[in-house]
Amino acid sequence: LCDKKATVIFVLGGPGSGKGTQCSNIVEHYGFTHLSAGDLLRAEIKSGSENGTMIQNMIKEGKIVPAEVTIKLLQTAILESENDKFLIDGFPRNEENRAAFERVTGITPEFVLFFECLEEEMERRLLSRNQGRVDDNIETIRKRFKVFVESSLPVVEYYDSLGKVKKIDAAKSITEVFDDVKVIFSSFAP
Ligand code: UP5
Ligand code: MG
Repeated sequence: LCDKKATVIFVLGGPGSGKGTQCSNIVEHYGFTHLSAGDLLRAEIKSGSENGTMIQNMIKEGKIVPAEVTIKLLQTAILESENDKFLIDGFPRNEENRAAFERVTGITPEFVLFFECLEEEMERRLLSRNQGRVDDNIETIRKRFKVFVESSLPVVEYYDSLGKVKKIDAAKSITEVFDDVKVIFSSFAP
């Protein structure tokens, strides 16, 4: 279905671990296109799509949107891009996401960049973000943490069993984390 040859890196980590922040840094230095699954879903709500209300309700509850919806958005973004190198941020979030993405697109990731951070630090960051996200309140944050541990960490473990996970200590400062990221991306330097 997706004939395009694409290099894909999955960027995973808990809510507030710094995925979006570091993806922006990587884009600036290494010529990747950043596809945040959460951003694509939020844009879909704004566009007034027929799925908008369902997506909004799931995000508010910290639940994972059905794989077909997210995969369609990612696949369209990949096909419409001129680039062939992508950071897919915040996806796959569960086994269903992972298996369906690989089946539908035929793409397997080069590797998985995994940002590890304690919940108390992630909670602090999310509560002080102030960007008006409907899920940045303490009730939803707790639900997001629970879903992350129960559904998303198993995906990281799956890729780890294939030797594909590059783990980063994401509790350090933004600059220090990027220093560690750079070591991993040095082979993509222009
Ligand atoms: N910050 C970043 N790095 C820092 C550092 N090293 N030190 C101090 N502060 C740091 O960072 C969060 C905040 O922390 C920012 O203010 C930043 O300045 C600061 P950010 O880079 O935004 O972290 P990120 O990991 O991207 O956090 P985000 O909240 O985006 O992660 P989530 O995984 O929770 O959110 P996402 O947008 O991916 O998903 C939201 C929801 O969409 C999900 O809960 C789910 O309901 C739905 N969704 C799906 O259903 N399916 C999908 O495939 C994707 C999403
Ligand atoms: Mg993000």
